[in-house]
Amino acid sequence: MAGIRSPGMVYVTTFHGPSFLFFFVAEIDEGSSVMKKTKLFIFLVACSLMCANSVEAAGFKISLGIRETGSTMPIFGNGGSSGGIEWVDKDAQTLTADGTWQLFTFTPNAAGALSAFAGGTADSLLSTDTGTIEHIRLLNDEGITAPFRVWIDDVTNTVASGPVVENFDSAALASEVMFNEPDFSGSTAGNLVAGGTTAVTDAMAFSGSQSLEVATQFNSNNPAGWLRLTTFNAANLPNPTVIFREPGAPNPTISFYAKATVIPEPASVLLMGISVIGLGFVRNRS
Ligand SMILES: [Ca+2]
Ligand SMILES: [Ca+2]
Repeated sequence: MAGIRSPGMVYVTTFHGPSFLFFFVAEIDEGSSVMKKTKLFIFLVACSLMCANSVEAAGFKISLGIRETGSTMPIFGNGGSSGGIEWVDKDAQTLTADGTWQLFTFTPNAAGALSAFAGGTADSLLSTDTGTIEHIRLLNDEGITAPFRVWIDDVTNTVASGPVVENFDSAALASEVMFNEPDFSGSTAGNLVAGGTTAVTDAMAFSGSQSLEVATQFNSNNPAGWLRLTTFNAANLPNPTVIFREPGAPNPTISFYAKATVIPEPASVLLMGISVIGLGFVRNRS
């Protein structure tokens, strides 16, 4: 029985990554059976997943900025806004924008962890035992220009006496807690589309029922562009005190969970587009 060899071509663009052409050839028996159609459908789904895997790695480098204020407040109390700022593990971890919660942990007193950002005591060395979380740094190293959202939950300072956690579960919905809106900081507002928001939400949570949602967008694909998501005098829980070093005890850590999505999510759009093409292809062949 003669078969039909049908070439096809799909043009795929990933919004922030490379565009490419995807070729496929499917062979269908003229007396096409359900089995043949099923094979073709599986083939198209496999192609879709291969393409989707190639774009799911989109994300941002994520790191922490700490301010050496020498705060005497309890953990997450207002520790003030004077003192140098050091980065911890600058750009060493990746927040993958795949919609999953990911844990990020920073140890300011670990050897080689710090690099200087700004201020008199910014010398890549720990100058005080206590201070504040000054910002979360997001580096747009992949040049993403689509709008994106980041959710943050369970900001934790783990010290010898145990972990202290801010879980956003008792905060007022829509309020800014701990972190300001994304374009608050003059250091990086020029890298962003104006109008981004930071707000407690009950639409997403790692713990309990609430987390903090940040919605923003880089205004260029400059891989050096970054966001300083600062705690500077925030409306609630500003300049949160953390302990960097406890003499005679294991190194304290600062950690949080984060998840991110780029809008529209490239993999979903890609799957939808190829599925539509695939369904049309199957219909034409039958
Ligand atoms: Ca220092
Ligand atoms: Ca929570």
